[in-house]
Amino acid sequence: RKISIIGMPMDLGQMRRGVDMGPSAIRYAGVVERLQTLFDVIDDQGDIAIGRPEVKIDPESNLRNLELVAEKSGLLAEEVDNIISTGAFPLVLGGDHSIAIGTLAGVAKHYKKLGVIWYDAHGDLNTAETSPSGNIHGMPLAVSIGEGHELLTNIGGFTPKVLPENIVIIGARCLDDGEKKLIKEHGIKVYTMHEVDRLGMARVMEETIGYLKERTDGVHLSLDLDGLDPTDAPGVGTPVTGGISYRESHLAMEMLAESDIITSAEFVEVNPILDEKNKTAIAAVALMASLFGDKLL
Ligand code: DIR
Ligand code: MN
Ligand code: MN
Ligand code: MN
Repeated sequence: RKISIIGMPMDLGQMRRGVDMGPSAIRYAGVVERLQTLFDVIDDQGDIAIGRPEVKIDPESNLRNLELVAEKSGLLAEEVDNIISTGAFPLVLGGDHSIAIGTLAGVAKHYKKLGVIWYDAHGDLNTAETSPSGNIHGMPLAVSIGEGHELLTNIGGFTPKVLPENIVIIGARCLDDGEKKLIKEHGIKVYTMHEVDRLGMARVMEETIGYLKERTDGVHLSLDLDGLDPTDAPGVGTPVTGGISYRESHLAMEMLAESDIITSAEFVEVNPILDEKNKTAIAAVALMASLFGDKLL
């Protein structure tokens, strides 16, 4: 078993600086050391070069850093594509959630029926028309189903990357009106916090795994640390109270490990500037260990 780690230190998809340091924070929390025991080969490929570009709002679409996000996403897509071609599991460290546009563009080349688990307080289903902020980190899931600016949807040269019916959102508790509309229109499966509370995480994951297993040939896990409750993951740009607990998240990752359905993953929105002693990056690493099969006994 081989894993390749790639950092995407990009903060251009939203307004709070510091999330570009997410990959460093996660490495500082010991990701390589922790995962080393779980894989035969681990290869940290370092970071995609983002540089220090100037923030620019596209006057026509009102999207913040549209061209830059598109350009850098293309670079990530190529890297992820290459990693999968070498037979390794691609693990991407964010960066704000706009990086998922590139990750999914790379991953989707390899699966005809790609599934996606979107673990997040938000739906990330906005388009330029529905976005309250112009921030692209609120749009990557919409982009991946082919909704949004074509500079973003066409990365990798094809669209959509994933079908709406192959998506499961877990942990949602903050959805904009346009996102709710898109969810209903496309029948996207969502376990909001109501379902997590009501059914319990074990049942949510059983259903999610059962659902995706029979209809997909690969599943990407896109885990936004703000899916967790801010008490467990305070280092995020848009915390929303009432989230998934640290324990529930471990259970979710452990069940995914047992199911063996996950074929790529990314952990995003870790912002060490807003964190408490790197708690959020440490949580991310612990969850990765569970996702990759770490067990106490
Ligand atoms: C909000 C916030 N829905 C937006 N989205 C966030 O700006 O589109 N996504 N924070 O992770
Ligand atoms: Mn997100
Ligand atoms: Mn979020
Ligand atoms: Mn549509």
